[in-house]
Amino acid sequence: MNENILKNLAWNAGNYMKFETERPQTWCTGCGNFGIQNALKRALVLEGFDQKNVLFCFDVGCSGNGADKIEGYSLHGLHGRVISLAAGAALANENIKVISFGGDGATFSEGPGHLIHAVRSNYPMIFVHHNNENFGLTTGQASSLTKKGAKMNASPDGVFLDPINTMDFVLGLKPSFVARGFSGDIDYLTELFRKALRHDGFAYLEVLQSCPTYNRDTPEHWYADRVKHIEDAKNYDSSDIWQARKLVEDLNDEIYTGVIFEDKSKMNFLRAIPNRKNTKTVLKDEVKRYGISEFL
Ligand SMILES: Cc1ncc(C[n+]2csc(CCOP(=O)(O)OP(=O)(O)O)c2C)c(N)n1
Repeated sequence: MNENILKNLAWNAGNYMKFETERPQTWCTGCGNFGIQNALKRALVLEGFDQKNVLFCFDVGCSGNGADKIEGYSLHGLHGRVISLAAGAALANENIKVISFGGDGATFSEGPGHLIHAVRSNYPMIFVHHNNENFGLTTGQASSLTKKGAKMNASPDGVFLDPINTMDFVLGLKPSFVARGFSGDIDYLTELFRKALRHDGFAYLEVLQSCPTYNRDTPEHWYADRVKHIEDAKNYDSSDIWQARKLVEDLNDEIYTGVIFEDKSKMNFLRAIPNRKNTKTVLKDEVKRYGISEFL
């Protein structure tokens, strides 16, 4: 093989290892979380990120246990609350890229309020929604995204409520970036991560993931048979919110992945926030250190 190709291969392999850890894996065999972290690690390298300029914020759950499977600065928050702590970090330090992760139980059963305000405020951060349609870590209870009729561990006769359509929910909040991927489609998911990393504002990236242990209704091949790429949708315009909302109605037959909606005109929170009257400073310029010993 040509020496340059070999050098390139070695360089790439070394670089892809940048975010790898040697800590043992604890996810089940076939868990979609492997694909998600793989795609993320590749995207970070391809976009030129280093460990020192990224902060990973993890919710609690199987997805949250990704915290010790990626090398870098990471926080592990409370269940359903990761977006609020990640938003604080993103607003406090614009020089780091904040990427947060949460399961469907955390995001749409425990803490949807945090998601609502993060989308509305357009905080400069990424949120990766690991959608395995159940509470995985606590052994397979139904979440508000579990399909109607699915027999779960604490609902043996089948779930009787309809699931929330997450994409439509987020699209209803005037977002600036909404994408959906599939954990078994790693190359495509890598490209979605890259686009999310370049987005200036709140990037919502939902990843449909199989949960081979607890969600038997939607195994890997169930998604593989249904997932399509947005590039194959005829005359699709990702700046048209109504086209986007129509496209995401279907959760069972043709499930489109890709950048579903993007509004490049919406300014991120730190750009949009007006200065206080008669000041030219931005929010973080006003944060200073003060001695408080005289009050103690
Ligand atoms: C406030 C709070 N509520 C509930 C729990 C218990 N709990 C821990 S993990 C978990 C399930 C996580 O499910 P999900 O958020 O969907 O993530 P997954 O494990 O599927 O990735 C629950 C209910 C907790 N730790 N804290």
